[in-house]
Formats: sequence, C-alpha cells, structure tokens
Amino acid sequence: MKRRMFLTLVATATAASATLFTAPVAQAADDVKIGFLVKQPEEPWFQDEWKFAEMAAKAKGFTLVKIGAPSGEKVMSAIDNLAAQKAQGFVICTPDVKLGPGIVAKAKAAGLKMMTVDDRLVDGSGKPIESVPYMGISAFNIGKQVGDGIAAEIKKRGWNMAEVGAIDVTYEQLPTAHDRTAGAVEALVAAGFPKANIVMAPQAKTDTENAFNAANIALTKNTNFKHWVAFGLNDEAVLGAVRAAEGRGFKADNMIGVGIGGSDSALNEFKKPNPTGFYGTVIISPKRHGEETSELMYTWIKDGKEPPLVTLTTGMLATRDNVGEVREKMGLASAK
Ligand code: FCA
Repeated sequence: MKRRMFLTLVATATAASATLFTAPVAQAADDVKIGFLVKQPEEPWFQDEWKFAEMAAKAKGFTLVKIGAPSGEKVMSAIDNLAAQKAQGFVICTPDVKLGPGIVAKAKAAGLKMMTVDDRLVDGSGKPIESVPYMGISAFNIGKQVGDGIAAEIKKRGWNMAEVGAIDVTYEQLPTAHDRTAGAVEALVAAGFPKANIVMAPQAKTDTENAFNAANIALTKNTNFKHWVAFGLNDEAVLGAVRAAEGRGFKADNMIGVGIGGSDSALNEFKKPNPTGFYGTVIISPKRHGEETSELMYTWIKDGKEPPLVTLTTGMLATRDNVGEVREKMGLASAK
C-alpha cells in the first residue's frame, strides 16, 4: 500500500514538472513532427539528405527526427517510436523495398502519413506500391548519362573499344539500381561498345567494400583487357571498382569510372591532388530529396494536401574540371 502511494506521488510529481517544462511551447498540441528514416546513415548521400531536411525543418518550424534504419526490425521499431513521440508522418528510404506491404500496414496502424524517397516500395509480386507518394531519380536516364559520359571519354582518349572491359557493378534486387545500370549499358552499346566486354559484378550490399570485392572478381576473371571502365548504382559502387582496378595497376590513364550521386564520396575523390580512375559522377539532388520531401510531408500534415504520387528528379554529369559549376547550377553550391 505504502509503495503504491509512493509511486502515485512520483507519477504526479513527474507529470507536474513535465507540464511545467513543456508549458513555454504553448502550441505543442499542433506542432508538427516528421521522421526521416534512411537505410544507410553512414553514406554521404543520406547525410546530405538529412542536412537538407533539417533546413526545411528550420524554415517551416517543424521538428525533424532523423533515424538510421538499416534493417526491417529497425524500421518497425522506428515507426513505433515515432508514434509514441506523437509524430504525424515520416519520409523513408527503406533498407529493403520488399518490406513494402509491412511498412505500409505498420504506418497505417500507427496513424502516420508516409512518403518514400530514393527506393520505391514494392508489393508481394514485385510491383511498385503506387499509393505511397515517392520521390526518386529518373534512374534509367541518369544511367544513360553515365554511359554516354564514359563513351565520350573513351572516344576522346582514342581507345580501341575492343580492348576495353566494362565493370558493371550490379545490385539487381533494387529496381532503381537495376534501371541505372541498364541505362548505362544501353548507352554504351548504342555508342558502339561491345556488349561482350561488359562484365557483371554483383555486389552483396550497396557500399564501397562490397563493390570492391565484386569488381576484384571481375578483374581476376578477365585479364585480357588493356583498359577498363566502370559504372554502378552510386558513387560508392564505382569507387569500389576504381580501388580494385588500382590494385591491379589500372590507374587514371587506364580507367574511366563514372558514378551517380555527387556527395562527399565523389567530391573527396575530385579533391585529391592527382586524378584517379574516378573520372566523373552524375550529380543528383539531395536538396530535392531531403528538403522537398520534408516540405511535402509538412504540407500534407498541416494542410491535408497529399504529395504527388511520383516525382522523378534529374542529374547532371560532372568531372573534376567542372564539378563546382555543376553543383552551382543544381543549387548545391552553398551547401558545403
Ligand atoms: C539509392 C542508393 C543511394 C542513392 C539513392 C538516390 O538509395 O542506394 O546511394 O543513390 O538511391
């Protein structure tokens, strides 16, 4: 009995002080809180997305809750957590698109609005879940820009295409990754690159280490090429291939790697005093993917206006020679 009284007293005191402490934020009841979940928080692209989401939060006056969610379990507990802190919605780049139906059900049960970014959720049969608003890159076209950039540079260097191998770092279980590398292959072949010289290098995870391992196998199995080129779903994939090629003596003069992204992984490579095999990147917009998605979610919560169901963003090819200009054109220059 005594114990219960004590507990009641503590609870009352806590409640009282909680009221006291939150009192100054008078409009707390209709404050907007938005979660931003990303699958690989250590990747510079996602750091940039968060940075731009923070900018939107500051400008609009909502609270942003950044959560790294590298597994299905983490996504599920993050949604519970958001609901417990009275968030009204979240933006997510899922660790696995096949979690789609589970995430949709969980968000619905928790009463949270949801929008996806970068990677689109799929249903049990692998089709995109069209009812969930999505902002992604125009993957196939951006892949084509990668392939065109590589082909132009091969021609500029006067290489004989028959003597060039292409490392195609693939991650087929992710539709946007498939579309990006498929676009690059199509553009290369259209430019006269021999299809037989394209070597698939499947990576187990979308990071540099796994791309390095995949590319090493491709290089070991194909010792007949004089030069190499490489492409993949992002900058990290291409950096892995570039590092693997360097290990076998294919440096800047004999390697043309073109990534997708344009965040620190690529920028740091361009800042090195001497060029590397990482020749270029198609810069995409973490500003649109971070800031605009958060603003769309904010408007949805505040005014009930649902975001467009599909928004596809574009990119621009940049090399170490013009990266500053391209970032400027894309409205990214002030971000660093
Ligand atoms: C996917 C990739 C990221 C980034 C993003 C736009 O999520 O894994 O590296 O390219 O699309």
